Amino acid sequence: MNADFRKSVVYQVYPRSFRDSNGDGLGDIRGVIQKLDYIRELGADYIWLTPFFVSPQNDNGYDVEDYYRIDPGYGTMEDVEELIEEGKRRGIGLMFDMVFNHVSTRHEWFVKAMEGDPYYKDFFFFRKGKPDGSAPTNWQSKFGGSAWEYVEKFDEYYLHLFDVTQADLNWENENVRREIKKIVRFWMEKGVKGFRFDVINLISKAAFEDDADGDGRKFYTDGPKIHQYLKELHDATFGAGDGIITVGEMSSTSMENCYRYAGADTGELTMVFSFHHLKVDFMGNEKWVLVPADFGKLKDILFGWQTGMAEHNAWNAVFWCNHDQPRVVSRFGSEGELWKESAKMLATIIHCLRGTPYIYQGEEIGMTNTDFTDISQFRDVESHNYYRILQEKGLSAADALRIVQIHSRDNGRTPMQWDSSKYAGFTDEGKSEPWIGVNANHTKINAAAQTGDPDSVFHYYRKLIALRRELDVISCGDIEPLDKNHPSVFAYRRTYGDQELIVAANFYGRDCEWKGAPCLDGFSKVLGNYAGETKEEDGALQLKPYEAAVWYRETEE
Ligand code: TEU
Repeated sequence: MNADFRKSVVYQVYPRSFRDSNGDGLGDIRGVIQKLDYIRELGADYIWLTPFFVSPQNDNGYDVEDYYRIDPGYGTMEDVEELIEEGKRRGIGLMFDMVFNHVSTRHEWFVKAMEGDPYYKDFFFFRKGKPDGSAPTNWQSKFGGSAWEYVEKFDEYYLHLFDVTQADLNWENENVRREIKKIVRFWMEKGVKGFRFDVINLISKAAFEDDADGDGRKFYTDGPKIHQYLKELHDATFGAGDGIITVGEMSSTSMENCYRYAGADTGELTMVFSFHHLKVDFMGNEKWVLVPADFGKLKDILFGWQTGMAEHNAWNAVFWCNHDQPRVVSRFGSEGELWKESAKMLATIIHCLRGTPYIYQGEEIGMTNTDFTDISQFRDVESHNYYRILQEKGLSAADALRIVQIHSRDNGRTPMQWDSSKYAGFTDEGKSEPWIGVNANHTKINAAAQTGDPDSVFHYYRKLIALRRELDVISCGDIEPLDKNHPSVFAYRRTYGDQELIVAANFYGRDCEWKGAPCLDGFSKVLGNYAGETKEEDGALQLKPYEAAVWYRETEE
């Protein structure tokens, strides 16, 4: 493991879909242990493992029933301890996913609250409805519908920003904060090296008022006490730990808040995930529409965050994919003939940025969106909700399905494609069916085919990781966007002392000319997705479809 988070790369494992060791159709912790050598070969320093705690799995484990026990579907505490140990032996640190904005309604705290115990009722937000009996506010759940659920026996509603079975925790209550610190310490003592905090910027609710022009997010996003709560958690837990890295998932956040969440000296978190760059194919905040990705906006947002965070000495997590996002190669690249080139191009853009790169399982082999053709093949609660909501709004079933196919979180959740066998090596053949369908393209896109092929997407990711470790300019350098308004080129310069790096990518599948390219005299190409030199003509660079390249030089002082 690299002690410096700037030089580190994190690999995200969604255990449910990674590797099923016991043939029940569900991925598990022992499956992750079996694949540690693969992750080491790739070169990642940390594994972020999404939740595997006891849970009814209504939101695949983000509805935690007990933070101290392992869901039997995923394995046992011994398995988790072995995973931490085996990771350590290979120089890989484990980062666990802490869901503290809400708990499952099956969590003991909520069960007691529902029994009427006032101590536990105050762990949540129970509120009276409006005089007409309707919900306390007009806030919408992130998964569709009202964010309030009526409880008849109290004649009150409780708040759930996500699924109705995910009740929001009241962080105003000191007892809640004490319980949370206890959980973090428990996992630190087990040897965990990092934490990812789920939607952590939603924990401080400002006021329970109607939102006249929105879904309510302005009342609970980056709320009034958020920095205070994070500092408190930092000081009482991981801040005192030995080199623990933390990343906060920041929903609809602002950069000004992230300067503090992830500032070098602010005593909150190591880094942040922000999502604005992944809304360039939405209509505003509306995800369930079909609109082409806006490349200009993508660059504006990514570069804005790069330079803004750098100016404030704050740190970004940089990424395209996670378990909530469609596959990037399908989204911004190509599933066609230039699939491989486009996957490598997208990897280049992210991995040479200033920030810690995250790779989501399967991204390193260019996995694509699902090939599902019927709503019954989808598993995600959000996809099913919106399939219904879209039809209620008047869309045909076929149009609603088309939108779900493009945006569903299940695009990132189909089984990891290890090999070309029937279930892609996710689960052993002849045992149970995988919990979610395997993409038919696993016969072509799979890890076995790529680990032995030096020209594969997998090996390209390996090289990018190695390059970050080798060149301080990637991990520590400043960043300057180049020719920001070019319609198809994504390019930037990194500088650090006497080191200089130029990164250029053609974002589209057709030839393009880059007239504003910098002079590359004295540079050498250190990586690219096409063999040989990039063509230069009359001072312009001629980039092939999806071509990406990285040039480096050291200036003599
Ligand atoms: O996600 C937070 C979140 O708001 C989104 O990424 C969400 O999935 C998207 O906006 C829906 O369109 C986190 C977890 O990553 C996600 O898997 C959980 O479902 C969610 O929190 C609730 O815990």
